Amino acid sequence: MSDDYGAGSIQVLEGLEAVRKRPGMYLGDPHDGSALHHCIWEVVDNSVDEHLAGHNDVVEVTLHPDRSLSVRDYGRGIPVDTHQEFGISAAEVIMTKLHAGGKFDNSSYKVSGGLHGVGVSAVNAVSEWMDVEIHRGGAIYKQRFEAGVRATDLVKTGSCDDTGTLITFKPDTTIFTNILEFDFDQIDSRLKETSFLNAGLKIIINDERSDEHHTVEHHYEGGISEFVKQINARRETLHEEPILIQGEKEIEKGPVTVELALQWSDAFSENIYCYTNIIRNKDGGTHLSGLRTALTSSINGYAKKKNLLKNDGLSGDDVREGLTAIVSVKHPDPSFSSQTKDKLVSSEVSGIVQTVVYEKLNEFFEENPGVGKQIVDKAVLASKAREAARKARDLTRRKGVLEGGGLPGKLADCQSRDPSECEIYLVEGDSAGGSAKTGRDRRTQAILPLRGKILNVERQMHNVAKVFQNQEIQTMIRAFGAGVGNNADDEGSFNTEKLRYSKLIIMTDADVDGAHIRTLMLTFLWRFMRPAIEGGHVYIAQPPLYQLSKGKVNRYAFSDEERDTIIEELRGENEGAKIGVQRYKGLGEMNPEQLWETTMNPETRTMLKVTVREAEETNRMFETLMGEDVPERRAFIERHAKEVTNLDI
Ligand code: 0RA
Repeated sequence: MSDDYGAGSIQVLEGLEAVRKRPGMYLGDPHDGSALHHCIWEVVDNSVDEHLAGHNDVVEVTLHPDRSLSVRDYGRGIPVDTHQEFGISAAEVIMTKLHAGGKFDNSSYKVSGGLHGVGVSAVNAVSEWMDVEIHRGGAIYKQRFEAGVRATDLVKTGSCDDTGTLITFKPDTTIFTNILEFDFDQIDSRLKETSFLNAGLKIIINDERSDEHHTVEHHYEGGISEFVKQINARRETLHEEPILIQGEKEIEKGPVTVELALQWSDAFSENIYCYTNIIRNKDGGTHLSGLRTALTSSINGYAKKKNLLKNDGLSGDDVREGLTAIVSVKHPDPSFSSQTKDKLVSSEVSGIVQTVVYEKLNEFFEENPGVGKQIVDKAVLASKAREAARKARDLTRRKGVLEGGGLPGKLADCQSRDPSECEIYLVEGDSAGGSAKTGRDRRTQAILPLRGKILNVERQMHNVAKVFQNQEIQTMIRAFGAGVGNNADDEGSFNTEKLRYSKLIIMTDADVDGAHIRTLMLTFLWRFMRPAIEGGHVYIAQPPLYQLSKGKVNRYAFSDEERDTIIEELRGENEGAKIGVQRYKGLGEMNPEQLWETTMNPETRTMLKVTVREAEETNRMFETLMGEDVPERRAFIERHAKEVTNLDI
């Protein structure tokens, strides 16, 4: 590191040190892959800004075998002239100063600095090294940084006849843990989204980590309308072309533009994606509430006018069932509820979206009365199904009360009443349930044995009452004690705060049936108790696959590799003895002590926590895996068959 740092540079170092000390505050969790991938989005955002400014049409992302990643664009190239205030190159300021983008009063760079995340300097701070190569003014410049600190000067290395920026970084393994590999699918789906939102921008992803290089290209001239079509590609839609809505309103700070694409399908889920300045707001906000208000009033108005309503009006949930929509707002100075920009709070946006959508939707219904009727009919059906479901659910609840207190007889409850320390094992089969009851810590662990396969709820979404009549499902609902249903506005809906256990642990056999039962349970939880999954309450127990014994020593292996390693170790200890290998097929083959020791003891067990990265992707996966479309499922299985490593029938 050179020693010519002035006062400004010391500030820089302190800024980057803060990012290294608390990466979570700037980039998300460094242990579960979210910060790791956030680094990519930060770098790519700069290239996208060059596109928005009208100077770049291609972004190329490459995953290298050494775990580094590069982002190349063909924009103007980062400026290289000396920065007035800091006395170093503008490029170095951008690479090392937190939020440097905003410091450039040069209005051309306002988009990124003002509206995007923490900037490329935060990524630099958490990188073992970062190389930047700039093509600008006919020359090539290069500079290297280590842990965010300059390792070389910015030097001119040659000439070129193009412009652009190439940034390569290697995430620092002293900061990131657990997940160190970039996830191609996650990068692909995120950058695909980016290219949909930036009609005309081509994004290329190269995965060069294995000998077989893999490249995909995203380039959509159709923008958000094409995005909606693609999301609904495998669904039966009520109208062929998405409804496209655009509007603009001038506020003091400048123009606010809104752009929406809407399409209804026969799906039961609602999928609305919200964006502000190309950034996803996963918790919605004022644009979403504006859209919702307009949808409810416009569709109810149309239904009344056409005499399509028999009873009460349609609820918001009714009119949004089966809707896929993109709301994209561009705002000169938006406010968010948090640093992560998950929710837009700029209050004026709600009225703008509401007015534009209401007007355009009414117009659309006038011009397309057939589609209007279909949408209303679908909402009326949804409303009836919801009413039937509510009745069935209340009946279940009353029945529980009649049977005394409501806890099901099959439940072996734990002693503690403090949900934060309580967990419930959902166990496949009565015999494994028996072992689990004997082996457990009865103070904090409850056992609920479930008989056979629970109902595939995905195929009953049109007849939800049937779901509530199912014995095993009733038993779970009563044991959890937190209600059922994903509609937060509805009393009796699932509420994590009432959950009697903080961990719901699915424990099934390590075979194909076990996997099926686990999928059925996850389908039920996702469709009817989604906050339990989103709140991180759902886990999957990991029973061992093998017991390895030598004399009095028993060891357990959870994978084939581990089995081989343990066999080697046991061999090494005593050359002579030939080693016993037992393959566990079912939980029932383990006695209570073994089950406790290997799978249930909180001190030693491993469990998988069920998390959801992308609700829409998850919706589609359950539709594919568990729904009615057999050819589609077959195609999915064929696509993924080669990923299956341990199929034991
Ligand atoms: C500051 C000012 C200008 C462009 C950039 C930064 C810039 C940053 C990155 C990061 C990755 N790719 C990038 N491309 C451009 C404007 C330069 C001008 O006015 O010529």
